[in-house]
Amino acid sequence: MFKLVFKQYKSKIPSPDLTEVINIDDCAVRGNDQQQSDNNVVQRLCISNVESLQTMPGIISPKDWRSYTLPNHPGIIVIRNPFSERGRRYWIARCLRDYPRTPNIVNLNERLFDESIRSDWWKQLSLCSDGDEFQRIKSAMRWTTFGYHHNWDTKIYDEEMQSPFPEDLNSLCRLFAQALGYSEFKPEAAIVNYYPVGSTLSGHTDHSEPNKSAPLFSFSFGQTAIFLIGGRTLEEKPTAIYLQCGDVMIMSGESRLCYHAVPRIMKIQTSANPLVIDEVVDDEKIRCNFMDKDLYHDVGDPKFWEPFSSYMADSRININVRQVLNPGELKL
Ligand SMILES: O=C(O)CCC(=O)C(=O)O
Repeated sequence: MFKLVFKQYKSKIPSPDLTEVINIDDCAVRGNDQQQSDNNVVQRLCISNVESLQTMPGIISPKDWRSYTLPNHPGIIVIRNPFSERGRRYWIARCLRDYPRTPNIVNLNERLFDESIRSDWWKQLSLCSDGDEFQRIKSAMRWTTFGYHHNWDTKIYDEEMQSPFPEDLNSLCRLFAQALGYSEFKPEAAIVNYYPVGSTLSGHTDHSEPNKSAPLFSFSFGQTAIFLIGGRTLEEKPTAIYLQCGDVMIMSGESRLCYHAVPRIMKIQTSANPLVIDEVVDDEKIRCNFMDKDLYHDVGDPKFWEPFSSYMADSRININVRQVLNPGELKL
C-alpha cells in the first residue's frame, strides 16, 4: 500500500489528486483547530511549558507556536513554521554555505567532482561561470552528514566516523526537545537532504541508531514537500501531509520507527509571499546562542541573500537530526 501511494504522488502524468493531502494551514483558517475529513486527522497540541523556554534568535515566541498532532499517527508532531524570515534565511545559508564543508561528508562522487568541490561545494558553485557546469555542480548535491556520519551502505554508525556537531543546530534542536518534554535529548547525528524540484526520497524507516526511542527532529526549508507517514510495515496506507518552509516535524514514540517518504516537491512559493526581513537583529542574544552572528546579520542584505534565494527557488532542504547513543552511553 505504501509503495502504491508513493507512486501516485510521485506521478507526473497523470498528475496526482491532492485532495487528501493534509494542509495544516487549512486548520488555522477554519479556526476550529481540527481538519475535518473522513476521519479527524489533525489536532492542535498545547505545549504547556512555553513560558519557561529560553528561545533563540530567528524563532518566534514559543507562545505563538502552532503545534499539531496526527491522531492516526501517534507521536508525529508538526510545529508550523516557528521561524522568522531572518531565521529561515539563516538556516538555509548554513545548510548551503557551511554544512557541506570538510570535515563533513557529502554525496559528491570523487570520480565526478574535484576535491575542491567536494570540500567546499557552495564556494566552488559561486565561483563557477560556465552555465552547464554550474547546473551540474548545483544539482549533484543531495546530502551532507555530520556529527556521527550515517553510513548509507552498512547503515551502522561508527565511533571513528564523526565530525563536530554545530553548536547552533545543537541549540535549535534542544529548544524544541525541551518544549516537548525531551530535555535529555542529545543531537548527535544530522543529515541535511537537498531536494531539487522533481527529486524524491523513497519509503524507509530510520533504525540505524542504537537509541530508537529518542525522537527525531526534522526541519524543512524552501519548497513544499508532500511527506508520507505510514505504519511499521509497508502494508499500512500512509497519510500525506504538506511540509512547508519553516515547518518542524518531530517523529517521537510510536511513529519513530514508522515508514516515511517524500514522493514530491512542489514549487508553490510565489511572489505573493514576499521574503521580507521582519525583525531587528539583537547582537546580545546571538552571542548567547552560538549562532554565526555575521551570517545572521548578512542574510538581511539582499545582495548577500540573492544566490541562496535563487537556489531555493526550485529546491527544498531538510535537516534531519537524531540521537545515536542510549542514555548514559558515552560512545558506541
Ligand atoms: O526530507 C524529509 O522530510 C525526510 C528525510 C528523511 O526521511 C531522512 O533523512 O531519513
